[in-house]
Amino acid sequence: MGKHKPEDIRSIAITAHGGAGKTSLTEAMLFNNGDTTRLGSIEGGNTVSDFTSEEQKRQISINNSLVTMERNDKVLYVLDTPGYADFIGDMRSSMRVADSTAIVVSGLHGVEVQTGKAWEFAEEFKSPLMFYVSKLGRENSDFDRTVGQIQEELSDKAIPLFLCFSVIIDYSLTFYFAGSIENILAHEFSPTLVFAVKHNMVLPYLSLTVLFYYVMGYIILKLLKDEDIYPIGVLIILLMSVTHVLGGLSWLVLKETYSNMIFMLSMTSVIVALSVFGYEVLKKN
Ligand SMILES: Nc1nc2c(ncn2[C@@H]2O[C@H](COP(=O)(O)OP(=O)(O)O)[C@@H](O)[C@H]2O)c(=O)[nH]1
Ligand SMILES: [Mg+2]
Repeated sequence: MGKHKPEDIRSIAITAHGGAGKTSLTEAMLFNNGDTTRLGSIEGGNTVSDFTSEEQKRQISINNSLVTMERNDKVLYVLDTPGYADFIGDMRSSMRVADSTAIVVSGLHGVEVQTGKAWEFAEEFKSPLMFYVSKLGRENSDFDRTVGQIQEELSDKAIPLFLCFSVIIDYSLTFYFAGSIENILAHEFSPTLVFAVKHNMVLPYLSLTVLFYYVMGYIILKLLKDEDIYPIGVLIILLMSVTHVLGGLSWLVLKETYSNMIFMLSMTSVIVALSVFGYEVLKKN
């Protein structure tokens, strides 16, 4: 302590029904952050959180464990809580003090008794909350079914998070390779991006673009799943994603023919998208 400013310190309570995967998630976070050199397992009795002999013997968490992770001068305290009814007081007290909560829901068993408890406590403490669906690699696990259960039994405010990776990659590459605003103004092909840069609206513009792709992706992947146009929608998303990533790379290639090609591809995908959807909507009505 001492070397971090308060705004660089965050804490999160990881809660769930017993066995949903809190300790395994904490272990994976430690490993991915480079704090441990191998991924411990519950079965191996060698996770960082379940360190008492009683926990290792029973293969369940009995006590709260506090795990510290550091990254880019920020520090994150993770409170791995026990999920069994007997230790519910520990779960509640962790959630009371942490800045935020993650509720782990198993993609196999869905919403269980202590999941509901964790949700009630999060409401009581007005804790910012995310759900994490675990065990998706297991047979019979189902992401959509689990999200449906969360929305039905706990909160219809829960929505799945899709990251619009291609757009984020595109703009990261653009700003990284272009190096300066003057460069972007002089050479960027996207008229909307140039407009945003000129009018000092880069951040709102980027947020709106990501939101736009998020909504587009959500509509196609979720709402049109049973419609005839679903495969066309997926194809358009793929085409647009590829175009975005190639577009970002044009700052590395720096060839006018390449940029022209990507620009044509991008226009084509927009025109195809609008006409196919327009046609389908007209046909429906
Ligand atoms: N396949 C798979 N197994 C998992 C996952 N998360 C947890 N498990 C297994 O589920 C069991 C309970 O996990 P644990 O982390 O102790 O759950 P906790 O009680 O919520 O801390 C253990 O056998 C884990 O190996 C996961 O994402 N995938
Ligand atoms: Mg545990």
